[in-house]
Amino acid sequence: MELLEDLQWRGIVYQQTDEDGIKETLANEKISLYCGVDPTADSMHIGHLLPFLTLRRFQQNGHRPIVLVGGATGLIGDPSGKSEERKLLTLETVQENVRGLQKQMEKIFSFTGENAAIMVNNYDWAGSMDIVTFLRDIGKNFGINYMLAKDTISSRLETGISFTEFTYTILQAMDFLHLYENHQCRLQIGGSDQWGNITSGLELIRKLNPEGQKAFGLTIPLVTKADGTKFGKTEGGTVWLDPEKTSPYEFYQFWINTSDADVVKYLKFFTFLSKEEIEVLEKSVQEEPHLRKAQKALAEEMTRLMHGEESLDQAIKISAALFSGEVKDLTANEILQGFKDVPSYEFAGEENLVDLLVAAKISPSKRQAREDITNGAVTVNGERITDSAYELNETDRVEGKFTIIRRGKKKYFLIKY
Ligand code: 485
Repeated sequence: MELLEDLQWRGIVYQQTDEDGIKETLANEKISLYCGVDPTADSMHIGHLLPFLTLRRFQQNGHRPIVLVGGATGLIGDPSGKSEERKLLTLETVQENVRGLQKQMEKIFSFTGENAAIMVNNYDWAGSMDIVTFLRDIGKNFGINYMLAKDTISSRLETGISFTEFTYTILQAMDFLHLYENHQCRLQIGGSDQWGNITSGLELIRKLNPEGQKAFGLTIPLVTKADGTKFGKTEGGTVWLDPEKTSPYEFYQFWINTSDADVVKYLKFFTFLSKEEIEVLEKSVQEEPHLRKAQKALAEEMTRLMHGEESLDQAIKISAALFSGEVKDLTANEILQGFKDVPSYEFAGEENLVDLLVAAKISPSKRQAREDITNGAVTVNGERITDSAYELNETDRVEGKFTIIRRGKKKYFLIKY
């Protein structure tokens, strides 16, 4: 399938500045195209994934992706989609965040080969531009009325917008111009909230390069959930790409918990599975939803893509252990991932199981603790203990660090040493 046709089938194309122009260009040329992100945090989250995975689809099709991390724009703050003025970040924070995001981009793109990806930072051209040059060479090309008509600006006129954020769209426009002139970049892609900034760039390119080749913009839809809640959030908060913030197990769990109503859409958006493979999974959602084959495929593809095969295997192992209760073969690292949100207790010398259950507030009283044990409701590292005089020892500590206690069917607790 042609790239554009594939993107359309996947539901990835939201708006295009020139449908025929884009179609013709992509059919006849290999182009350079870009997508940018601002370093507002030291990691991206899954809300950032779709545009960059789309950029990767372009790379797989022979086009050259330019990945922009906004060391300059991150210091200003994009008003798009924000109802309030942003807090300024310090230069040090932004620079640190730039490095974090660049590291993550290295996992998504190939930086070798004929159409190797290019990583750029707009601080390199915008950071040192003097104000007089900015106002004369760039600012002069933007009419105030044109800017006031942008959604992201007009929607803020009532509540207020600083000159700083008002100017943001010009900075992003300057990036597109810079990449157009220096890297032959012909297309910018981004989420649907970036339409105003992308068209600002085209406006600038057109004014300064009236004879130049045509440049284009394409936006990608906002990822929604069928139940109306926000995509990319769990009780644990944002789902980050950084495995230190969201462990591969949590990442895997996020995807596996996708509803039947959303799973096919997400397979199309996020995975590199083919149309044929996705259609087989779609059929499975309709005919044997209890098997959750589509969710498993989605979680596997995404975890492998972002965290690699080994982390995927771990995530599957942890999930299976938690589901069956057979946790005795988990490593300390796996326990840390799987039991992150479970109540924990710092060991304070209670070797007697009854004492420990009470001290860790797993059972409300000694009498109840004894009863829980003799009733067979308590397991230590997955092994049922029914002797109420049981004393814990070294062998009950996984790698000397943890003991997993379960009371009842599902209630897990972690003892930390
Ligand atoms: O030249 C550019 C400079 C900065 C940017 C893009 C091009 C970043 C852009 N202004 C922005 O704010 N992007 C958001 C971000 O950084 O978090 C999000 C968008 C989303 C999607 C994602 O980045 O809100 O729609 O484009 C990749």
